Amino acid sequence: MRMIEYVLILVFVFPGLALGDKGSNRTVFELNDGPGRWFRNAAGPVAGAGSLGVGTPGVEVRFKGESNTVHTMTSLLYPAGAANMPFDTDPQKGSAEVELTTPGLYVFFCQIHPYMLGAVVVDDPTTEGLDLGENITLINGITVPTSSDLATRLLRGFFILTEPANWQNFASTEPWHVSYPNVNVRIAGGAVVNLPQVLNARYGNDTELPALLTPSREGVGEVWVDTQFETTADKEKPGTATAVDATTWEVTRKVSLPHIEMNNPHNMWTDRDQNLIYVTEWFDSKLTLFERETGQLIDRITVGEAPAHVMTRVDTDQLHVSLNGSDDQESVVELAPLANGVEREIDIGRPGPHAHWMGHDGMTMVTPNVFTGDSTIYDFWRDEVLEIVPTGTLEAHPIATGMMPDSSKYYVANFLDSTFTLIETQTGEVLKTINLLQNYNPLTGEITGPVGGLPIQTPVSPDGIAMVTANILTDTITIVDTRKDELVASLPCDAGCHGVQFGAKKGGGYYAYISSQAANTLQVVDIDPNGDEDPSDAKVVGRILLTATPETAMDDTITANPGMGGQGLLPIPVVYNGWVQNLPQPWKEQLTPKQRDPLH
Ligand SMILES: [Cu+2]
Repeated sequence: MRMIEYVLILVFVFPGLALGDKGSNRTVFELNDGPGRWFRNAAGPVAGAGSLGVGTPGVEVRFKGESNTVHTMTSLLYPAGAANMPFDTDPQKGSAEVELTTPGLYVFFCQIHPYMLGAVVVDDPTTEGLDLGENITLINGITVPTSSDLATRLLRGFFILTEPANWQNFASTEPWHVSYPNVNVRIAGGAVVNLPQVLNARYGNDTELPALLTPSREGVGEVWVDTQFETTADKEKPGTATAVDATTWEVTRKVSLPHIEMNNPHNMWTDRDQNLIYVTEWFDSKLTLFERETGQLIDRITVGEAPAHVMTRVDTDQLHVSLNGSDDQESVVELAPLANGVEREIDIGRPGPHAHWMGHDGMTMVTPNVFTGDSTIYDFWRDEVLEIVPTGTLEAHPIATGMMPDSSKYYVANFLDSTFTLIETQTGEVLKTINLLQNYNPLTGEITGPVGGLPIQTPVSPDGIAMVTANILTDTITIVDTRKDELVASLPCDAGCHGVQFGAKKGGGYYAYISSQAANTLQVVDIDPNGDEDPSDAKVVGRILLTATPETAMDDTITANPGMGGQGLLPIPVVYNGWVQNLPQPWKEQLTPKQRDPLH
């Protein structure tokens, strides 16, 4: 194609991109509380993609803060060897700018909220097709050709996670359709291909969604899910907390709290009596609590920027909240029992922890420190940091932790490295690194065994036999056998696989409950169907729709993304070792003797 035709097509497809006019060779991303287009292109969608920008070499990319909390503006991937890369900022509410001169594909993200994604294609107008470049480099150092399976898998993930229209709606009987910008792109080796054709050939499209499924065995109690992207009529900010009855599998309640503009409810825990729901507002600075049985607001407490996870300490019932957006080392907030006020900020030696875990006796806390690629072991008995343990590269992006029920060892899920670091809790010694991509060929996409990628939540079962992890790159649920510390299975997960938490199965054993942020389901995994304490036969036994029914108690009207955005989960009663022993008698009576004391 001749140059002039190409320019005409480019201007036609991307109005507003006037080539040669330096002043408009600019992409402005408005960083906002979402959902979906968290890096919203201020000029509007490009070929249908709201978080995509296209420019020519020299394009100025500007990030504008329009969120209630802080974010980083960080290069996730970029053309290998590109000028001005890598790029990063401190956590901030303000603006930042970067000039991109090397042609190719750039994806920016927030290190705090890593699914906030914005992409820019810097196109050399003298070549045919939009230039994705020869090779892309991930910020943790992995470099692959743009034609590789890993590159196109990441690109597909970008278009699914950032466009609500691409999310899986299990309330619909329509096949699942993913829309991609209908453009030709120039990839490794100078090949020019049609983007949707390549992605459809590799990953399919218009696929039949798996059927909803009610577990044949009941669970105990109820399961709360932060349906973080569900929007309601009387507030601007997204997010509800959804309760599912684990005996009937009906959605019984949705809590939106419109009068306080509850903003992106992310993760939950409860008090000893299981009466309160504590919920972190991850795109804000609040810990909110409401009454579990009525959904009535009790309090909303300012704790600090981007509070991510909350757990209680079993011996005191105090709360600990991780401040994912903190820029100093006092990054865990301790609150009095029943969230009766902030008591102190704990110095863990690092900023920015995400999903911490508390030991079974209240003496230990472990944190994954997102910004620094390490994990803090905090000793409450001595009230000091015991150890800070590196978990891979500086950009490993440790995001979540899971601990054995006797606190002996714990696992850190490294989001960008797609690994687990296994650490002895008492000494901080690294015992092993488990590679989730060991059975995956990033060039061809060939999969030869259990696989995960971009792991998020990763708890260990209350009986200690299995660690179950949600992987958002591969949309798989991985199972690690904690006796061998090996990956023994991976199960299909719905789109945007994100959260895991364990609840009791009626009559003994445990269900792993799984949430997915780009779907409106709660998956139920039986980690040990035949009761032989070997989790390699773990199985998906339930898929529950998280949309409201006429019987669902609600404090607002759902307007969009019904049941979507699944992130933190909280099965009631809390049956982890240390917590289960403190349950009120009526809850204990619903558990088996082994569930009441899982290590004996
Ligand atoms: Cu963020």
